Amino acid sequence: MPSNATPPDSTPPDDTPPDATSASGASTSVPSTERLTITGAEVFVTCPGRNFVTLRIETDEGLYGLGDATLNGREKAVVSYLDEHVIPCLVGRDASRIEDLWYFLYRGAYWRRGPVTMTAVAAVDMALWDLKGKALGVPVYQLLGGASRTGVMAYGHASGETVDEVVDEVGRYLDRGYRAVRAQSGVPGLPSTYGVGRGKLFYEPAEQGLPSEHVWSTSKYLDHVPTLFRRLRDTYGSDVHLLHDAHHRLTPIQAARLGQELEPHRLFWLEDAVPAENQESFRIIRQHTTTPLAVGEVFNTIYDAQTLVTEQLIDYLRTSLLRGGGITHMRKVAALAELYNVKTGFHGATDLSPITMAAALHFDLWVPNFGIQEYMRHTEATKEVFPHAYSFDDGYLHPGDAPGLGVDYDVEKAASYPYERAYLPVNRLEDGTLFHW
Ligand code: CS2
Ligand code: MG
Repeated sequence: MPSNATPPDSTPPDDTPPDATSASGASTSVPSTERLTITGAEVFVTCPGRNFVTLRIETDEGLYGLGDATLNGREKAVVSYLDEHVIPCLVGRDASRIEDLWYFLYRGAYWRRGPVTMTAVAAVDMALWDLKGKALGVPVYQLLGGASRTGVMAYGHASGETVDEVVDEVGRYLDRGYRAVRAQSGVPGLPSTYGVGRGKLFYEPAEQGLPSEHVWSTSKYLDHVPTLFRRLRDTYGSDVHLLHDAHHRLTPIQAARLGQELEPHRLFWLEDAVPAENQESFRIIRQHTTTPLAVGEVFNTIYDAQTLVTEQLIDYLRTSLLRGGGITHMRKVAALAELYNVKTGFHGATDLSPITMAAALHFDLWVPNFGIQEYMRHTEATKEVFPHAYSFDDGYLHPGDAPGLGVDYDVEKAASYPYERAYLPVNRLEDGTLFHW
């Protein structure tokens, strides 16, 4: 059944709140001018160099809202979840009731949480906030509470096979005006490693065809990383913010050792030091090092980070709007994090579309406990498919002041880049043990 048809077996649900009559007898129903009826929705998949999934929600006012629904390596699972299980329930509902619809999709599914479900919820949520901004003629950051800062500090990705290459690449990011740079280098003795990209301005880990298998050695990695950051500090001094992503590959005590050895180099953060399903493992790391810790790009609700935040085991929470159920959920997560001195540090890799980047920048401009925004640029082809109002200047990003999220989707251009199945790599230890990628 086309995803924008009204289900044959039911009239559109009437979700107008019942006409509650106040004590004075006056009707308190929502004035019809505020209603924005959803008339249909469509899911698009495009591949301008990598796959992106986009949800477009149409309304009776002729406005449409856009949401990112991309899940790297599992794109079609989200397409099906939206097409088959979400869109039929949206048609006929009031798009202005964002909070109610969030709970309809979260509690109404019964089977809660998980990356596929929460990516689908996030796509709807982003589209509804986009619609509300468009209907009121204001950028989304104004709906959240207005700007708390003049710009959003970004960090870029410098990588290279050797330390010398990374040192040069960091210099090129500083020349572009970045104040913060993530540094990842090849590891001597390993044929490849995480974060050393094929391009220079962005790191694209997904590969078409079946998952490639990489080899990993924690001992070789641990012996190498402190050298990289010693060289970077010796070369660039202490003004530049330096970040590093361990990409889930250490044990807590290994992470404690690395954190200690990096302390003289004063990192802005050490990211994904350990796989974080076991939040308690961060207690061990925290006991041994003052290197700031960031985690959470694979989380999808507050419950994945609740211990980490309330025990102040981390300094930055990486969960993006795309993974964490959209603006509606993540602003509650940010509010909890603020109580415990945890700042935001949204994931912003190339596998999150410009729609997520746009939504993130509205959120980043507003959120009181903002930390930093990852900015792994998109290809020119991607920018043509997703024209947007956000901009980068002198190390800072800004969402722009277009109504809504300030991003669009060129359906025709998108159709010229058909989907191509791709997978994230798989990692094995040198003895063949299947490990964390
Ligand atoms: C990385 C990502 O940007 C990051 O911090 O962890 O490159 C991550 O590997 C990809 O987003 C996975 O799709
Ligand atoms: Mg990461």
